[in-house]
Amino acid sequence: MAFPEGFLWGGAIAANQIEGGWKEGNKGLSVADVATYKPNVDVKNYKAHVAISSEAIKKAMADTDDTYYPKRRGIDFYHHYKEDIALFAEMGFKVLRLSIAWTRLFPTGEEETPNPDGLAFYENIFQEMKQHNIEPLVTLSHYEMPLSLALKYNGWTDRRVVDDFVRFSKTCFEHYGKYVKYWLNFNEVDSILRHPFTTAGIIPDLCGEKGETVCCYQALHHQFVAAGMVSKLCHEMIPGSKIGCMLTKLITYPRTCAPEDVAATQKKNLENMFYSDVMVFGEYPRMILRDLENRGIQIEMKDGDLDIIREGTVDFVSFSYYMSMTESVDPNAERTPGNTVLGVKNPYLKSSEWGWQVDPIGLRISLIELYDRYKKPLFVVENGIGAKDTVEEDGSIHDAYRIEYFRRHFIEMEKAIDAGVELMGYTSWAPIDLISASTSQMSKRYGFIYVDQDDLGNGTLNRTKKDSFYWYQNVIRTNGKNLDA
Ligand code: BGP
Repeated sequence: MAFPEGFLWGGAIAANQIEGGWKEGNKGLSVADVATYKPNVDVKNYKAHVAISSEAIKKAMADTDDTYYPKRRGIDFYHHYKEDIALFAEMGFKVLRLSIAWTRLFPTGEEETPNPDGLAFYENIFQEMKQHNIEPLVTLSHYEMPLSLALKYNGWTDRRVVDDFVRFSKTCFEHYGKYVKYWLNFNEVDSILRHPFTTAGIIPDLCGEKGETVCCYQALHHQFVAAGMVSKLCHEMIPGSKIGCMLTKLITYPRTCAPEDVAATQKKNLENMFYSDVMVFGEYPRMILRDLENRGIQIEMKDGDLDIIREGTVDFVSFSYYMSMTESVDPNAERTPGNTVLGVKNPYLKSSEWGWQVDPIGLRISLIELYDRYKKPLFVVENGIGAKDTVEEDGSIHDAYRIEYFRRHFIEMEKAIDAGVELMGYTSWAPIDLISASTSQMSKRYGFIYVDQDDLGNGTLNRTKKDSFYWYQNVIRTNGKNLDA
């Protein structure tokens, strides 16, 4: 068996991590524009990196410099998009996952009509992709919501943001439906409890006596309702369109076969899939509702909300996969960070420099588990390894470790397809070096293409093909038949 004909090989990017141009084209401030690069904070301490406060936001808004705000500059895709899309086409991309920055179309999120400069920018992007026969897979919300909605309403905790997001989504469908048939609603919808500000514009010191956790579940409910409305709109406005949810797949194994470890692990895995459960099954799982009740967490729901969620389910399930973890009830078990998570170390796996445990077989396990659970087509929309790369004297970049990472993951993906999993495609994170979501580093490189820029924004921004560029080009050319380095 092999990868099916028409398998959508490609790469994934996000506006706030790649575009830059934070003040171009009348764009409004997004939550990403106040994210700071913290050189003195341990890269394994993700909570410190994503921490935010009203005070920090105020300081950032007063700071017009972008040195310590790398997401304001990205890798200047805003001006390099033609060159970058041409490089993706040279690799043979069938699909490119990208996001539309909400604040390019609606600077504060509350405008009634969209910003023409923003509309034009993405029109140009989709035109460029069309010329290269690259299918867009568009994420509507990828950690870049309007800062104004965070400051005014504490983000998604306020019901009014539902209408603002639906207006933004409807505008995207109306203007870009002729180019885009594959859509995703919320990037890593499950990450709201891990970093509420980037995911939902929630500012901890605005949560009052309700507290952050209750605000997160209230905001999450509003996102479920908005997702239901947007699914319906997408199908009505773009015949034949497919819209998916997007989950951080955080597969967790029991550290030992002790039943206590197994039970604790089961709880973590069920919690992780709760978010996609709601968007696929169209209802809150009974056990989640009971857990919320037991914890005294009250979600305010309007009449009709559960009907909207039930009628607005998704067509496919997409997910990011980087690493796996284990779980143990032993408080002294050694822990290691993962993708904005802290898990118990797996002694059978190696870790990246950022502590993420590399587990290709975990991708196969995740694919089989998700397909068995949802019986819907799947899409791997993020997978890759963040690492430091060295430019040799002759300008070459030998990232054999990255080739090995992908080769081992592709072998496991193929085994899952052989087992009967319906897999639509695969977009690596990220095809080109860009700004890290969690640490705002440039030096945590993911790309097949190197970008000459350091963590403080120094560099020529020149793009250079790494060894992995040519390897991935061959993988795509042979539709996954030739994975040899
Ligand atoms: C996911 C995000 C991506 C990407 C990826 C890598 O959570 O959806 O935007 O950033 O993580 O993580 P990082 O950039 O923190 O290394």
